[in-house]
Amino acid sequence: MDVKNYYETNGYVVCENLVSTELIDKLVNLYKEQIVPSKEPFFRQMTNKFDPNDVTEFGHVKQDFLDVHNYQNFPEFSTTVKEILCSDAVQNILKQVTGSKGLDLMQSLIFDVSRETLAHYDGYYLDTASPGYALAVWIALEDIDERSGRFYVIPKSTNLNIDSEAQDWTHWEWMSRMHAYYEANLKDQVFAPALKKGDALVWNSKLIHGALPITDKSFSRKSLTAHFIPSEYEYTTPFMTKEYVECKTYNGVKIYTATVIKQNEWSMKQMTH
Ligand SMILES: O=C(O)CCC(=O)C(=O)O
Ligand SMILES: [Fe+2]
Repeated sequence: MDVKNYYETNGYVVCENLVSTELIDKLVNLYKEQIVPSKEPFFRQMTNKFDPNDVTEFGHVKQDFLDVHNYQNFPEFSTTVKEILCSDAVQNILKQVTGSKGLDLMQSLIFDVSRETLAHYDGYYLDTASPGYALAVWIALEDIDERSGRFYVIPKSTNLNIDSEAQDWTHWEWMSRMHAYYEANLKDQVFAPALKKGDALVWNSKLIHGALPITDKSFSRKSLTAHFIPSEYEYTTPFMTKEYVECKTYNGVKIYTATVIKQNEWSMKQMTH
């Protein structure tokens, strides 16, 4: 089966050795030298707020880092993020699975440790206006140990249609319902591959995924994740008031960010009425 067929059938595809270890080492070194020790507040996806790093006793940052491709005060670091996400290797696999001519970079995220992300699908937050054509990539920045709380997907979970009434639910209600459904019906279908440094997993905006619980807090789980919209589509944020603005292109890739403006105004649509 070719990658496009595999992706369409299963909702994801694993790509071993997608990014060179040299490029990853460059990013991780800049992360350790410039970002971890910084006293600057960074924007966090989890809380929708700027907060300084909260470092564990093992030297890992607990919070996520949102839109690392657009850190104005750390140009070398952000350029390296773009070097990876806009590389021909990453762009080509995204083009292959979607059949699109170009993929716009909408959002990027670095995790130092597992956030034990609950089961969800990304299309709730960001998708193509005609849903189901957005996609994301999860890149391992180190060999991911089982004890660190691996990223998982539920293969073939793109058409479950379990939240058709989500319009009537608050974000919190949606999350708890997704979690309950996962616990009752999906948990035994978890696929949490042992990704090595430079390996990647590409998944569709409708695919259910999350992260397993951490069983040993001394393990980091460094990853770079990014979300893309095929250039021929408009984007939509079905349940959020969130506006993406265009930045400079990089290696021919259109780039957006939502963290520069209105960063204090993002809210779940349900909470505004
Ligand atoms: O890395 C994780 O644990 C979750 C990331 C995720 O859900 C995402 O980037 O969409
Ligand atoms: Fe996600």
